[in-house]
Amino acid sequence: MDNEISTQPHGMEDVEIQEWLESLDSVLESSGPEVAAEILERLRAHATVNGIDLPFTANTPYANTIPPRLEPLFPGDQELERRIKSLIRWNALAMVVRANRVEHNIGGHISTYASAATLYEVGFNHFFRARSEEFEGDTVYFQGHASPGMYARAFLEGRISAQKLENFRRELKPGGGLSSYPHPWLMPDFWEFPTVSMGLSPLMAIYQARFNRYLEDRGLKPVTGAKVWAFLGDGETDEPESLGAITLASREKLDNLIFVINCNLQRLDGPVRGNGQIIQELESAFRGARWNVVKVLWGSEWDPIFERDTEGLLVKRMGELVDGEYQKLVVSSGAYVREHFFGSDPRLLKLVEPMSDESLRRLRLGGHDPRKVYAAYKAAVEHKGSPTVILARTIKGYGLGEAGEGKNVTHQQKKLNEDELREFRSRFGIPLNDEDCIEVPFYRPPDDSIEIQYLRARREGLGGYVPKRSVRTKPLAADHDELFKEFHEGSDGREVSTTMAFVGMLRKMLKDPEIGKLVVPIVPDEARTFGMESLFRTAGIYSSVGQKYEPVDVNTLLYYKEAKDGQILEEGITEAGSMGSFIAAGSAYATHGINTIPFFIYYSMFGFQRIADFIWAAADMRTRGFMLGGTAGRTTLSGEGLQHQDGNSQILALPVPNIKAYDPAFAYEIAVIIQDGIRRMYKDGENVFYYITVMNEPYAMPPMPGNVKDGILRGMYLFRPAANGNAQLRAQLFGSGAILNEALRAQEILETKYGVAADVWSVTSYKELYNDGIETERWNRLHPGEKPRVPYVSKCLSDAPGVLVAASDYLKTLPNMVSKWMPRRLASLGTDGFGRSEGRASLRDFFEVDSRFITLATLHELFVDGKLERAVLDKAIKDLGINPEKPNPIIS
Ligand SMILES: Cc1ncc(C[n+]2csc(CCOP(=O)(O)OP(=O)(O)O)c2C)c(N)n1
Ligand SMILES: [Mg+2]
Repeated sequence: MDNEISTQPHGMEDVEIQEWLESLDSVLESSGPEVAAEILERLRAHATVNGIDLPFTANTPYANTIPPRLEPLFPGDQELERRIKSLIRWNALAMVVRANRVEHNIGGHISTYASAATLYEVGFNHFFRARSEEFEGDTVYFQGHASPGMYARAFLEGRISAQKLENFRRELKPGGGLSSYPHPWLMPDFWEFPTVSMGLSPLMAIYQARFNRYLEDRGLKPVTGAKVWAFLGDGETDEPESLGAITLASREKLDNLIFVINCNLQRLDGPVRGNGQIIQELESAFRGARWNVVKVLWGSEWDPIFERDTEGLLVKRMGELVDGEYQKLVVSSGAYVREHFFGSDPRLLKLVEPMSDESLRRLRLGGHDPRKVYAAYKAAVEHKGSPTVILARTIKGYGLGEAGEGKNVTHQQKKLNEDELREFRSRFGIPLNDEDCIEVPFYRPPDDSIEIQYLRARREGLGGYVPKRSVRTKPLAADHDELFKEFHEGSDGREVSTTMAFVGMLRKMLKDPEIGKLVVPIVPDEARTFGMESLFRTAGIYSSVGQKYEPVDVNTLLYYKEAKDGQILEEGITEAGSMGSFIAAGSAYATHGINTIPFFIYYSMFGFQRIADFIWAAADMRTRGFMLGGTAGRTTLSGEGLQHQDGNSQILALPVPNIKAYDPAFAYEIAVIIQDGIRRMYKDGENVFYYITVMNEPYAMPPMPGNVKDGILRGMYLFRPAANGNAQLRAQLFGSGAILNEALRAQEILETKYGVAADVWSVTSYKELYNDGIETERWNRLHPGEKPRVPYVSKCLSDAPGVLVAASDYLKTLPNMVSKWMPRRLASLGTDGFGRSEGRASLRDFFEVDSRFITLATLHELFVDGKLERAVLDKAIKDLGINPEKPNPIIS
């Protein structure tokens, strides 16, 4: 075990060790901890120089970080706080038990909050400062499964009715209910941060704390000393995202950030590290990442035993046990503890000789001792220069006794029998008699009781209630017509990609008097790919320490400029981290009352495909802003191959209800979408956000035809009608993104070679068309007596003659989704399958989405309709150079 104090080697005498320890004690007493630490450091260096190979350890012993003599006085009324906490415990339990009595298997969690109650209550009574007129407030990420505790507290505070508690997990009941977990989407006045998908909130909290600094360094908000608290489970830390960004927090010296890890040593199925020690493992990870680590392992009852132990035997013994053993010990009898823990050494037994079995059983863990927790929190909020993590030891299902305390099944425990309820009631002193108690009623003392008075006074002292979400920002004023007008005009024949066009817009937005300072460009080490390097100099890359070096390219125009007031968040290679920044910036309208507008641009394949759950969290959180999937389109990105070519993201955006997904072809389409997006989100306050795919294929950007804005936003518009509308053979071609150009080329081939007159539509958003279609269908179903409404797609195509062919750089299912609202059969071309390392032309041939295949699909549809001779089709296949036996991209 890392933290073991090594056993005495080579027969070294106890007395010698004793002398060393005593002399350290005397230095500590006479000169203080700093001098003692200095001596130890010098000793270590001396030992190394003399060839002593000291094993590396980032661990400290299995003991509390803060010794009793450095503990501050507890400022509250401990007994009253205990009573309040007991009431919250009861109501939290009652919510879950009652809900499951009414509706079998409705679920809910008792044991998570039971283990964390003290950790939260010390925070609520003494630390979490609310948002108020005077102070921006602390930010708290509550562990998702502990939600019953937060509801139960809000019930005592008078913020949530008993009716709502009754409807925990039954949100559709009359009068409303409470959502299972923290979901701002469902409870927008209460929850701020969705935390229940484990591992997301630690990372989001880190980027939130960093974004708070960014806002301060850029002068967008005053420096306030507000803290970001994140409460996590110890099992949760196995999610790679949980620890994935911790070095950013220390590198950025985020002393505004505090993690509290509830180390109950258990997760859902069993122990987190039955054969190891999760606390020591986490300590070394965080210390290695240069966090301030505060361990709160043992309660005050242990202090006198430690004091009696002048030989360091107790701490040595504590380091020996694995978590599986600890899990058993903490719920065992005093006699068992004496025999199995202290019994390993007669000297240890002697330490506890004067103690009864009962007092051994009552030895509390640190995370259940408000004094120890208070000391840790105080140390954390006062700590300077690095983030703090508090590793607090607790018991899962604390207080549940036989119903599950410390048991492996405790996570799932939702029902208690009568005896178990009575026992819980008695243990926590809830004033309910034996009969009433088995009904598990909610219990709230009257408003004028000292408990409620105290609880309210504490919250008033801290500025109000937490959690509480409110939108405090003012809507933007301007329309920004001028800003975007230039992009309606086309590129005058100059070939540019939609990515370049977007970057041009971004550059212009950054200079705008109203929104310029609010724009937050975010990029995960891909700015050069998107041609954004010109922004390095003009907008600057945010760095909390400025630029301590002369950049190697300082003599060039576009040098890598880092600055304390830099505007770009250049996140390095972390799409998850970038999404953390996107969420922080896109929710600042609520968290800070600031309308920051994030533009997060990234390699599109590494967005929805890689970090979809963060996007889901962003949606839940009502995040606003623009995500831009760069180098998008399976066949548009040449060379990169199977991993990079994105034909998926427009599909993967479908399940996120409030994201608007667009696949625009031209600069003016992007301009219209962004301008409207800013209006909807930042002027009208809509809870939507945007996903826009942008491509790297250069072509001339046409000027905007008249009257198409509405169509661009709704998902489709007629871009180029057929030259000869009276032709016999007619077709409608639907193209999106860069593939629109293939449809336009097909239009020409069809007209000149086959006499087919085709209209070409730009489909900017199949998702918008789909949503409109299903919405219309639904309305018609529910209102059979009224005049049926017509889906937008049907309206567009009501008079459109001929066969229908769609092509996009995404899966064929995208156009197919809306085909049922089209007047006739649709032929869909798309890019289902793995990509290839190839040039664009070959890729479009391989995936069968180029102008030749669009032409062929059109002719084939006409043939099926009996409008074209088979011979024409056969000849076309030859003339177009199509190999009918080519491999099928879906399975090759
Ligand atoms: C990403 C993710 N995977 C799985 C779950 C399901 N789940 C909910 S709670 C839980 C165990 C939690 O253990 P821990 O983090 O130690 O928290 P505790 O309840 O012990 O405080 C699991 C696996 C989840 N919510 N999120
Ligand atoms: Mg746990």
